[in-house]
Amino acid sequence: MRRAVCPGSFDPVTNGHLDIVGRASRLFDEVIIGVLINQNKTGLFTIDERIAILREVTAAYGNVRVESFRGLLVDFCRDQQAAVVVKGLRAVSDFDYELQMAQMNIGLSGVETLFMPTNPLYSFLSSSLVKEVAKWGGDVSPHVPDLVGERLMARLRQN
Ligand code: COD
Repeated sequence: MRRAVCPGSFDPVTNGHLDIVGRASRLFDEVIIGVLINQNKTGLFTIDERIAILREVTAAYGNVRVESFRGLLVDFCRDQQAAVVVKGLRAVSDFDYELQMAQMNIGLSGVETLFMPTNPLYSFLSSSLVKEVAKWGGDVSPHVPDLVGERLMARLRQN
């Protein structure tokens, strides 16, 4: 079975992430979304909340699974028996760091990284920008699934 991992923080998932996951799901038998547990960074959403949202918004794909991981991405890929990592490239500014990570990962374990050009509709989109816009009352509905918009509003009202 050809498996790929789409890793990230997904705090929260955006339409940019989903575009990459959807395209990867057409290329591979199974796509595993790996949500990084980063103890040094407190997110707006807990890991369990991010996973629940991701499971709901990717349910229609049929061949997408959502898991969390700690530590190295290459170890997660080995545990999941995935030989490929799929990443979206938004702009040249993403490229330097993504290339470093891809080269480190192939050196560590032989795992390949496949870069997909971002849909131009989402090339400026990041979870941080979405949170910033939502925090100040801006409309994020073109950038995230409805469920994420609702959860964002609810969370920001609590804070
Ligand atoms: N359009 C297309 N793709 C997008 C968009 C967009 N608008 N936004 C994000 N993406 C894609 C990118 O490929 C991005 O890498 C990925 O989604 C995840 O994005 P985020 O912002 O949710 O997640 P990050 O950048 O915080 O995730 C970083 C990783 C978790 C991938 C990285 O830190 C990692 O692999 N960590 C594990 C530890 C490790 O192995 N370190 C050594 C690496 S060499």
